[in-house]
Amino acid sequence: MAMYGLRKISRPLFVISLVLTANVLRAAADESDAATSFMASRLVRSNCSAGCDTESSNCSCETSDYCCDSGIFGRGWLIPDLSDSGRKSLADKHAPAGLMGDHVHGRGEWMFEYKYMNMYMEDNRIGTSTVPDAAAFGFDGTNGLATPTQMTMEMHMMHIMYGLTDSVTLYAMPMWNSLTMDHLRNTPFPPNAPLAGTPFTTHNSGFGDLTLGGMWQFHESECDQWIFNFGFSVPTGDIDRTTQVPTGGVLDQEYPYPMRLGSGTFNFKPAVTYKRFFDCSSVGCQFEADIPTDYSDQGYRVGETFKLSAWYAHLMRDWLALSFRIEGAWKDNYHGADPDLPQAIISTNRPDMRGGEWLRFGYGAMILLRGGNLINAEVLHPVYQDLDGIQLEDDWQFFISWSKAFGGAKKHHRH
Ligand SMILES: [Cu+2]
Repeated sequence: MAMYGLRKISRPLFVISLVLTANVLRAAADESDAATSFMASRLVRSNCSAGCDTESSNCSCETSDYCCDSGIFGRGWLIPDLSDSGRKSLADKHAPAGLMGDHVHGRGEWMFEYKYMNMYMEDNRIGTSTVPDAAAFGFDGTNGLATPTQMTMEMHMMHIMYGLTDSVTLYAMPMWNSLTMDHLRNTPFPPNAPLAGTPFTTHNSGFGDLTLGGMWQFHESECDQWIFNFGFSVPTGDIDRTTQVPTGGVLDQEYPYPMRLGSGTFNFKPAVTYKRFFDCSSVGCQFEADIPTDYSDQGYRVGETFKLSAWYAHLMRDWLALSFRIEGAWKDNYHGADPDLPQAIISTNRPDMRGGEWLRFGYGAMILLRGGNLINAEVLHPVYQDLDGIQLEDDWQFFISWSKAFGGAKKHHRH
């Protein structure tokens, strides 16, 4: 399945990502002494905050209480219950907000999360070069009647997780998409001549594809975790809607590929995640794929997507972490074509102008509030992007989520 997609993986983007990931893992191994004492030091810190004048010869406030204490904020309403040892009481218990499938829950535990994503794209790009709107018209036999100029993609995701056992968690993630694209009509514009040279905006919103799956934590120690995500998506997003906006009411046309709400296919979405915890920080890496299993009923299949991320999260306080991430993403072009989308009129109708490679940096903050409410936010921006054909370039992505876990056994397990 999808072996033809592997042809580009050796490209420099992935080499860079792999090298960085390897460095993160090597750094993690170098610090394994610190990591193995993770639980012990958490307990020491709890003792410390209780006074540290009791018996234990292991109690060493001076060395273990240096970076993650409650600090100047004291034990106000913000501060989580520090007596709950383990990673669940620390702000970096989840991966940065732009990632999914990075943690499991204890048996019988539920988690609810609302996550919002906003991705903004402005200006056309040919390969690695940004081009002015005027240069986009007529490029490579497309954009004959109009060119996209910017796009905003919003997703509202409800993420529900349930711990079937301590190592297997099931999840479902229904999502609502809201897609807006601005365009400029070419001069002339034969379908509706008075509109030549004018801008227009199309909008499409509705349920996207439903993602379901199970995660299996196949390794867990005091200081690290490996998690496999068996995910797939169900084609609940509509790919057959039409709009009359571009022609000012003259023609009813189907939305182009990037304005459709789903992939139209069942997709296999496997991922593997590794996380390692230290006293006051954590690192992780994740590889994920999104692979359609068939052609949609509209005659095409979306391109496979592969992503590789590595991140570092630093605990400024027990309840506050800052994260830094690097993400390599590769997306293939579409296969087949929807015959309802004339390819000469606009580049968003071209199945061979969908793929590309991106290298992105991410900066995030995780705030763990009292009661286990976690606020997780991240901004991602590309530092390199190479797009097939002509496409809108990625400017930034923003993620923010609220999550909270309920129920389950009150045992010490890391989230
Ligand atoms: Cu969860």
